[in-house]
Amino acid sequence: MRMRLAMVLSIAILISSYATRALAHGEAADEPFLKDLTVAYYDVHVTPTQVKVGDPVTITGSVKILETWPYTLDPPQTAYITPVVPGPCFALTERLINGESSPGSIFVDKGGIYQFKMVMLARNPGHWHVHPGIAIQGTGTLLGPGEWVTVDPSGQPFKLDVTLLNGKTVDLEHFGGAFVWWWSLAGFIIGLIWMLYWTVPKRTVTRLAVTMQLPVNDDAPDIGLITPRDHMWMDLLAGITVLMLIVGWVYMAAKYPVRLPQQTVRFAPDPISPGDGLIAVHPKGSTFDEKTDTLVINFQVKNNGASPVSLKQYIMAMTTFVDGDKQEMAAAGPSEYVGQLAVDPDGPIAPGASRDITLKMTNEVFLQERLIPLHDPQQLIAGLLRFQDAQGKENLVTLKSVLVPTEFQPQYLP
Ligand SMILES: [Cu+2]
Repeated sequence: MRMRLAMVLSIAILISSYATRALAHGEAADEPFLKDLTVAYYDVHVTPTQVKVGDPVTITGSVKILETWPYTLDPPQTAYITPVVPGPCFALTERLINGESSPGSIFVDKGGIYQFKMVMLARNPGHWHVHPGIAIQGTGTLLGPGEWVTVDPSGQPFKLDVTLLNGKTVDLEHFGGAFVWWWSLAGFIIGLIWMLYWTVPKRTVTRLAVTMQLPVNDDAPDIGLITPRDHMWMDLLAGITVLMLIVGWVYMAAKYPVRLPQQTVRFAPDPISPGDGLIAVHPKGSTFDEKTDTLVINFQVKNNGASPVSLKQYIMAMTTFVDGDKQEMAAAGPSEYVGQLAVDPDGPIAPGASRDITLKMTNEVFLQERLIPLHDPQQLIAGLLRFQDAQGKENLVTLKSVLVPTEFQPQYLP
């Protein structure tokens, strides 16, 4: 027995000493289809990454709800764009979506592009992973790329001053805090007395087999289950509860005579164009090699526009792959989620021309973030092809293709 205990203990110590610092908050947990086929994030920036308590941090970027939204999920209708951080370590003070102030949820559609700007104040000191996220009703929160933000103490407690409609300024960090705490405790104590009364001296719970035999409205006076004295005490507790409600209503009406119901502001943001739609793509299959972390995507493209276009980026879920130099890669988003893109053949596609293109990306992020379906009933990936012409005019084209892991290739490829 002692041997076994010692063994269990030593294994427990071994495991706990091996645990590394949790570096993220579970963004890899979602299935690949839930990341790739739903939304794509691009141009995400979190600045600055080193602040003091009370300083602002701004998250900007764009998210597109893809046309490839899985039919197994509810269609996207109501959504909420939000910073995703570990707990209340920041306080959101402003959110713009497509240029419009958006205090709450918005109405969204498949194919919609949502450019966001969120300003939040650093609240708790620490080293935090900050993501943008879009919470879609019926589906859950889909995460964008994350960036580490370090918040240092500022020597002063956090304050969140807001100006009310009557011109008065209150600090939301502490406003009404003490009253809410004590009032909730008073309600809790009434409940606690009720619970202890019926469980400790009364045996109503410990002798469940007996009490279960009685009809619902039977006080069972012959076995002394519920006595007139019990009725008296319970009436008293109910009376105190009603009294608390009345006191609460009167106090609120007297102390806050000017009130406004909580406001709901919901609207569909102004549409943003993905481009002129004159570039047509047709998928020709993709492969993923687990041993080398390499994703290869084949497709055919036809430029129906009037000017030559070049492929600049491939955007999938929270990652962006860039056909460009270091500077262009830094501009594409947080470095952990940005990789190099090889386009073969590279170079502008002339107006009216068709071309077969192969994209190649080698990056650890595919497996780290679980972006590639390796053993799923539907082996599909989707992402955005970002084309640009000489004038800088952009076209975002969604490409969905079937993915075959290379270890299976010989059996399944024709
Ligand atoms: Cu994270």
